[in-house]
Amino acid sequence: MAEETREDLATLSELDEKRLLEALSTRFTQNHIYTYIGDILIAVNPFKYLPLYEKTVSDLYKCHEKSLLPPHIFSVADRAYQSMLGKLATGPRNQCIVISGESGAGKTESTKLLLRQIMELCKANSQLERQILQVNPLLEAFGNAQTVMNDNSSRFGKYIQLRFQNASVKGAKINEYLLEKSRVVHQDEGERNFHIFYYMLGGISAAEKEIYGLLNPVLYRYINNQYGTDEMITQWSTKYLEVCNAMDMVGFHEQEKVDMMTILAGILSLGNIGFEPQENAILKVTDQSTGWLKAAAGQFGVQEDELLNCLICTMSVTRGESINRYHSQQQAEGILDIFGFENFAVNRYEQLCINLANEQLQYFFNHHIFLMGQREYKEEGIDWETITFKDNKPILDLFLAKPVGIFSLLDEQSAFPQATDKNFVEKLNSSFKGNAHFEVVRSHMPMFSIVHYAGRVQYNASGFLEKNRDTIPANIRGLFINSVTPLLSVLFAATISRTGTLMPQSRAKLLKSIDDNFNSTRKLSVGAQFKHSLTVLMEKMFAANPHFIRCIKPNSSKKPDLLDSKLIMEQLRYNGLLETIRIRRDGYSWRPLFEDFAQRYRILLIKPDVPSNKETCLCILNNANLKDWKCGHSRLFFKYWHQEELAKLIERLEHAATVIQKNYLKYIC
Ligand code: AOV
Ligand code: MG
Repeated sequence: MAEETREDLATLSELDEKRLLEALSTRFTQNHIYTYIGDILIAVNPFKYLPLYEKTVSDLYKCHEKSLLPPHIFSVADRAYQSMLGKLATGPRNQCIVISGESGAGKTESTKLLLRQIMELCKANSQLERQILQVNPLLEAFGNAQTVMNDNSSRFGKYIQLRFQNASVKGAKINEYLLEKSRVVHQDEGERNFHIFYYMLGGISAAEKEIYGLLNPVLYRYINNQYGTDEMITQWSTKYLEVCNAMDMVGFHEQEKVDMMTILAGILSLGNIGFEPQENAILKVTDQSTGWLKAAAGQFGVQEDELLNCLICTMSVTRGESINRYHSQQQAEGILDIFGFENFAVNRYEQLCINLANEQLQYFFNHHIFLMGQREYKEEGIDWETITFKDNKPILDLFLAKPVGIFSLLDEQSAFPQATDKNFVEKLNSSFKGNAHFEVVRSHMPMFSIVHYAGRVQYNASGFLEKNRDTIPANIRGLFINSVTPLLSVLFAATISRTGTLMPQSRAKLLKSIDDNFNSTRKLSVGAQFKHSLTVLMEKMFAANPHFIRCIKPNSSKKPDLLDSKLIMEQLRYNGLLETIRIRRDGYSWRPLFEDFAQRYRILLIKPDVPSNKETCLCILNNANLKDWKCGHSRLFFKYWHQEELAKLIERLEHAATVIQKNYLKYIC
């Protein structure tokens, strides 16, 4: 195959950035968006429909040999599924699929395709399968929004765990991370609020509008005076139906749906309330907006004067979240889709957290591909010329070190009621001056820069302390807990416990557990919670067998058939893809212990009682005529393609055995 149309870049003989870019570009112009680097999949976002995901294709990629079909995301699904069952050489294990790439690169679409194919593979029970697939439109409606980088940008991270029993899916659990709540009240130029507001406004009937107390969309400040064209509104109304169906499917009651829409309408009304100071300096609602106050109180099911009272002390934003719970079984497959690396014109607290998550993922990738791999060569006495890579551990330390890391300093400052965002930045400047990844910014605003693995990002720390504390004042909490709208009451109760498990619990039980929680635990800061959830996530990922999908964004204008070489090259560089190719081409990604290998493959010797030791392994390998493997002190080292070669041999043997059996039966009958 010509060098530039290679399906697996790890087979390129000559390797440099230019060739790598050429190879990907040529494939992209031929609509081949998927390419392998050994066992890693690169996916370049086509920004257009390609006939790649039909039922026929999905069937084709079930239990196939990877090398016989063109690279595809379904192949990763299959590999992860087969590995979980222990059908590939690793033995049955938890699997995790890590999907990374910058904002708009295609992570969320990839996640959906993976989930769909895994459901196909395990022939999931249809009701459960539909439920699992239907959670996605719901999560996207409430958690995604249009940004300058992506029209359907995930404003939260999610970790999806699928639990399996006897090769079929038995449940799913979704953890979400750090919903960008501030988007409800503020959207930057060219950006929108969460989809759900537009879907609702575009989709509900005139009669429903009346019930929920909704007025002309352009009147709402949170819609940012920009509504949509007729074409967009038609799309939104279709989406609204999809969300309603998804709510039914996932198990929302009719009343809960009504409550949900009323609360959303209440949020919109709330956004239109204006204030002005009175002579005694206490704020009052402007005359023009008393109607909005009345509307909001009605929609939230609370007393108007009590709502007003809370509003003039402080403003708040509701927080809605739901997680489905199912019972656990030993084996789980996890899929990780988070927000991609972000560098906007103004970067805030959310971007800092998002970018930390991306640093963590890059570290996981580096650790897995480069560090772990190369350390073992030394330990096992394998000849190896070390491949260097850009280690981002120092950046993680800058964020997470104790007691002097960005997050600990943030928590320290958040604990002082009088501290300001400026104090926080001054603290950063004095602590990290001279750190290669930190840059002091001279500005009248509280700014600082971080040199991330994916480039330099300047942050504006205005609002950092407040967002980190994220306290909902007791009066507001009390007000909404006492709302006559049950869903609202439960949502606010849950903000205390932060259990997130809303639906299945009865309200009384939930409130009791919340009270207990409230009295016994000190609330953690947002940063501390995020840090903790990342740690838990990393622990799970390090314990599983990873599969990597690296998404690449071909251009910044979200256009099909357009390649911006500079943008692609940047991504290839910071993802360390050239080094990845080198390590996959020259390295040994599969390393079973002698014992494990012998146990699994001694069937190839057709002598069942041989011991599971090094000699047996060598005997098997010589018999099988495999090339290019190495033998260490305690384990064997194989190239990524060896697994498939051995699987082929076993299959051939099993086939032969069946034929013999059949003939034997024929003979004795
Ligand atoms: P992201 O998840 O990586 O960004 P998405 O998965 O939302 O990016 O992809 C952005 C857009 O690219 C989608 O809305 C589709 O229009 C298009 N797209 C992506 N993958 C495909 C594909 N395989 N085929 C056709 N179109 C595709 V962010 O969530 O912003 O980090 O926070
Ligand atoms: Mg996304």
